[in-house]
Amino acid sequence: MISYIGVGSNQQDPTKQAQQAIEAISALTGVELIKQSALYCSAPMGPQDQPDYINAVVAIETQLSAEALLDALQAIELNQGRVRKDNRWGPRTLDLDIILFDNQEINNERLVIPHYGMHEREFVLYPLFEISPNLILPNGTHLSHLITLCDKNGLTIVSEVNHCS
Ligand code: A4P
Ligand code: MG
Repeated sequence: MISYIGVGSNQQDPTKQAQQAIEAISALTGVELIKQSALYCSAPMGPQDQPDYINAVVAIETQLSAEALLDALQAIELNQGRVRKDNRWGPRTLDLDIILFDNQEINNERLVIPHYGMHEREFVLYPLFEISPNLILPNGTHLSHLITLCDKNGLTIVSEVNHCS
């Protein structure tokens, strides 16, 4: 099964957090890393009194179920110092979201896939488009169409000359 995972961090050296998370994902049993996007710098969605985020999307091939994959991703979040708080959309050392899983639509107590926020999040759509420009969502929507509807909102690729503030 191909799955796409969104990586986000805005605490404790976000670039390092994102790189470490991608390494941890590729080291999971039953998971093979297929592609990874560049690291992007994005303005915070939600409360504005928090630092910018580093975001990326990776494509994996996996034999795990969606639930087992979520367990493994949550273990990585905890291992990298994630403390779950009640403040929605607040700062975090690491957030790993399953954006897509195979061509499946999943809606249960633990998982909503496709990820509920992907349509309006530039920091998900643009990295996803970078690694999979021809992607079609389970409902038939073309990713390239969603991209035309989503403002970049200042999203930039992180490079040596362009540090994320
Ligand atoms: N859950 C349901 N569906 C999924 C899925 N597809 N992938 C459940 C992963 N988890 C899923 O997640 C809460 C519960 O969601 C999990 O226990 C799982 O069973 P969480 O990670 O504890 O909570 P959260 O991430 O704080 O909540 P939420 O609402 O998912 O936050 P978001 O929507 O991920 O937003 N701004 C920028 N620029 N970049 C960001 O990455 N991220 C957030 C967090 C806010 N602002 C941001 C960014
Ligand atoms: Mg999350």
